[in-house]
Amino acid sequence: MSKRLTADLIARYDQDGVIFPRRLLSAADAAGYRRQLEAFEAAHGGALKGAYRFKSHLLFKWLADLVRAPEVLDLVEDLIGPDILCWNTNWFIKEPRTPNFVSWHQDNNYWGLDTRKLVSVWIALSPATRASGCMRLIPGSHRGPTLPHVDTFHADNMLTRGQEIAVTVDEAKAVDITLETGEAAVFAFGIAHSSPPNQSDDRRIAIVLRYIPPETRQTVAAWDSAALVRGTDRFGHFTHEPVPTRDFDPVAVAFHLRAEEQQRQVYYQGTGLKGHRT
Ligand SMILES: O=C(O)CCC(=O)C(=O)O
Repeated sequence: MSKRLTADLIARYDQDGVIFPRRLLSAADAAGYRRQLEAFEAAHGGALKGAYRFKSHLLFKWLADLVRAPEVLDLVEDLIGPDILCWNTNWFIKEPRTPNFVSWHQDNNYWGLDTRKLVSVWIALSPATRASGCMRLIPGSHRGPTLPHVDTFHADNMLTRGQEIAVTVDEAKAVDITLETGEAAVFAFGIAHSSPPNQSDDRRIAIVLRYIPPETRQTVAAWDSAALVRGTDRFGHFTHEPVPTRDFDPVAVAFHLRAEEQQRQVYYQGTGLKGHRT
């Protein structure tokens, strides 16, 4: 029996590859998380960059709690079953009136994961509107083939390698994923998505949680890690990550160093790059 989603919503996810909007956080809780992010940024030289944008659930206690929150996991369980690993958490932050954008791409082309079941939970910590550069995606594209991509390394592209679908995307079919602060969009691995620049006066802040079932394998790197956040892992394909007991818990920070470095090799595989571009 499903825990949070109706049969209709699960069928819609299978068909379209996206469910939105879902209220996951109150506006007050979302504002509180934004405050914690921005306090960290103020103390560390400005906007979050580089390694801090990846696997951040190993660094920030509030995020370690959020990836384990029942209201998130119940939803994910309805889509991928009761055994759940959190493989990643990524920040996508666009500063006000900046040219940064995300080109059309499919995540499954780059992460080395042999599953179709990865679920992304994209949570807005500020309004995601057309003006602020909300995500756009093509419903149903997760059911099609993985399309050819080219690496552009465009300076304003927020993706690691500026990767872009190399065939024409029918943008007439795109849906704008507008969300209020604290709302989420849940989307499937393999869905084609993008987002234009932020032309608003506020930051567009998203934290994205990525979940996989434990039978998944990492096919590009010899080692990978994930946090077991619910149920049992009967496969052992991923080293289980420590749970931070506070912000920048030294044990979790040391693990983050290794895990993020390893993940970076997957993201930049074949490019010759070793460090983050952004
Ligand atoms: O936040 C965005 O604009 C893009 C997010 C994205 O590409 C992703 O979550 O995979």
